[in-house]
Amino acid sequence: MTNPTLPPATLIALYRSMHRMRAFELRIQQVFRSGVMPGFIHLYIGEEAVAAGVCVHLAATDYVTSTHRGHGHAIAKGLPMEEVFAEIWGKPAGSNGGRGGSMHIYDPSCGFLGTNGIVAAGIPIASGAATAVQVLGGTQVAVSFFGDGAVNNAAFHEGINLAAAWNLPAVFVCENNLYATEMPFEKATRNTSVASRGAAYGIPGVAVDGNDVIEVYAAAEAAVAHARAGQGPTLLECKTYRPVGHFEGDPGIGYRTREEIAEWKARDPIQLLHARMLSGGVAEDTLVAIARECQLEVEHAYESAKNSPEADPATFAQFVYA
Ligand SMILES: Cc1ncc(C[n+]2csc(CCOP(=O)(O)OP(=O)(O)O)c2C)c(N)n1
Ligand SMILES: [Mg+2]
Repeated sequence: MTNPTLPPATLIALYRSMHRMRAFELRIQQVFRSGVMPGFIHLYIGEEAVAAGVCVHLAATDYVTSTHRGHGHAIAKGLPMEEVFAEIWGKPAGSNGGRGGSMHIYDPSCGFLGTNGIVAAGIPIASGAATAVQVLGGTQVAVSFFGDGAVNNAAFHEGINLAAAWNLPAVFVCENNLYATEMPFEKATRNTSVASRGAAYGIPGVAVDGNDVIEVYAAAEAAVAHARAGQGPTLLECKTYRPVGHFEGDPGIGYRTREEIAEWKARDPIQLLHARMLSGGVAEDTLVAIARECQLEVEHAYESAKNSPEADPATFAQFVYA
């Protein structure tokens, strides 16, 4: 059954958003494996419902801080796909002239305050952006995405405590995929409920199935509205899973079982929404067409990044302070 509270156009927007991220990551994975792309990448495959369900509520003027696993956040926040592709490829056509790569994708014109290689570092950045909004009397919100690996880091406490104490317009979104690299979350903490930590800061803490985009959508809608209304931050825990390796090249096995991975793959967020939309009466052709359009968009981004020039070695020292 199609969730009666979500109109078909919204379901289609969410479906398209997840497909854009998935098609992008699969293409990046392929290009990276071919050896032509420099750097180091962490793929967002399997976690797309989180970025889709949250970012659909945000305008370009709202802020997002991201993680090392941030290609999906950048795309869902509205960065041009070809600029993200080129950035990861180290090409001057990238959002940061190719100087940043996968973990330094940044575009303030889209309110995107960066993917980030430092675990938990995006949390206080979001609190800082939310402080600016409050001081300037704006109506924007700042959203921080971070993993379960971030929640035992000091920056989590400092950033969320400050946002709560100052009643800042922020939403803290934990993508709890059960592992930080090879470390199971249950071994990293005695309290495995991230949402319950909201109480420690006097703010709402909400846990949702992070593979169910409709659940994420509803919880994020409430959290964003709460922040915009001047009622302060929310801690939103999205329970999800990383069916691929931690980074591209990690076989992703040894610290978890094949059965566990298979169980989560059977709950793939795109397939879940696909099945729901079909049973809600959406024609399969419509869904197939959306997937094809996303694939074409990614191919265009790939071609544009591939055909764009390499950096001129003479510019090597540009943007270097000393
Ligand atoms: C402050 C800091 N400590 C350690 C690392 C090394 N590191 C990179 S990713 C990662 C795991 C992050 O796990 P999580 O936050 O759960 O995100 P996930 O990879 O599961 O999406 C670690 C420990 C780092 N980048 N920054
Ligand atoms: Mg994790």
